[in-house]
Amino acid sequence: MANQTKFTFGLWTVGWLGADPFGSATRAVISIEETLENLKAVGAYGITAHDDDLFPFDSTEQQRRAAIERLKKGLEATGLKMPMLTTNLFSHPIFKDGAFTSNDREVRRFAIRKALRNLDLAHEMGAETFVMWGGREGAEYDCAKNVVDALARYREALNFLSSYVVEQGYNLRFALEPKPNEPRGDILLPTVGHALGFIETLDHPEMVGLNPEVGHEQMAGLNFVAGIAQALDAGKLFHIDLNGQKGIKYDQDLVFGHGDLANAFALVHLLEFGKDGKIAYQGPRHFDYKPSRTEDWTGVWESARANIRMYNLLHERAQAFESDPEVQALRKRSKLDQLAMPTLNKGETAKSIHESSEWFNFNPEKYFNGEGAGFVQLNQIAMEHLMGAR
Ligand code: DIG
Ligand code: MN
Ligand code: MN
Repeated sequence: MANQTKFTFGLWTVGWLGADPFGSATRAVISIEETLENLKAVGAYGITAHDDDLFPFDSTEQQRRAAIERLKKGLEATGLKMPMLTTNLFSHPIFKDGAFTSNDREVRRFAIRKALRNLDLAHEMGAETFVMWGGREGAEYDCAKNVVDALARYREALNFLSSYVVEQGYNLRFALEPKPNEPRGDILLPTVGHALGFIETLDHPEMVGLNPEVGHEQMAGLNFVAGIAQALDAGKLFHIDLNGQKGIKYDQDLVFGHGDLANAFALVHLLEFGKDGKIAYQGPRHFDYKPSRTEDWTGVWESARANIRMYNLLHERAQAFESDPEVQALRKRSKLDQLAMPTLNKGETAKSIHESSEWFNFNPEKYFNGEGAGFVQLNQIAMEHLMGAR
């Protein structure tokens, strides 16, 4: 069961050297070859990367090509795949007021050029998903960003890039990654809901989906599982960033499950059993986390291994919960089977409802002091499975 799951890691995750706004790096750089070998060793299926993770922003064409060929050799040597690529449109000072939505038109044109080159690279590496996290698309001051104009520029860029993928015949889909804030005071498309609404305004909405990240929805105080359910409902869960977050604070990017463990359990249950008891999301289980600044390189690989182990353990617990006969019975008592049933009878009309005697025969009073829903008992059993107590 668990070993068929495709686990992937961003190069920028295990490659994070510990530098943060309040301190310098705590770890020394290691080579791409050592990184790939260690990721293979912990059980990764593949890696993902920003363009700038592979070669420095100001690389010459020759340096860029050399880095790409070196990466290809490393992937060949380890058998790791590269299902997703993304573009760094947030680190260089040029992006200080955004990329596709910068007030500065020259910056916006540069961002489109950078994304176009990276689409070619994504195609060359055999990636199928092109994530777009608009970390700098936003503002600190309402008076300094006309959000209507900014969204129009975002749409213009996405429509242009989508058309390019169509013209080139690339097997690529876009996955927008929402985040409410950090590094900008307020980031555009801050949640799954905002991004879903925006996608429907695009020229090629069928090519654009989501890459929701656990901690980002939770930074906004939202339930990540409900957001993933809505993304699945919309057919827009194209990719997913797994990590951990402990409530509404800065983006912690903890190991998956090291934040809200109960919600992580519900998430794995949804992904693995959410479609009539079967797998609801077929894509990579991608970890976008930061190995704590406190750890040495041995600790980095232990943390990478921990992500996979947490997912597999939660998968086993969710399987046990799903297979528990007592859970099936309690789901019935909780009327979850009725929630799956249409509310209206086949062919029913407002007229037939108006005219039915049902209105007079139905007694709402039975809900006072009536039969309980059994939700707490169902949740208790879920928690006992999560804790391995059943
Ligand atoms: C941060 O959560 C963002 C960036 O790390 C990257 O662009 C994206 C890819 O998953 N996640
Ligand atoms: Mn994050
Ligand atoms: Mn992410």
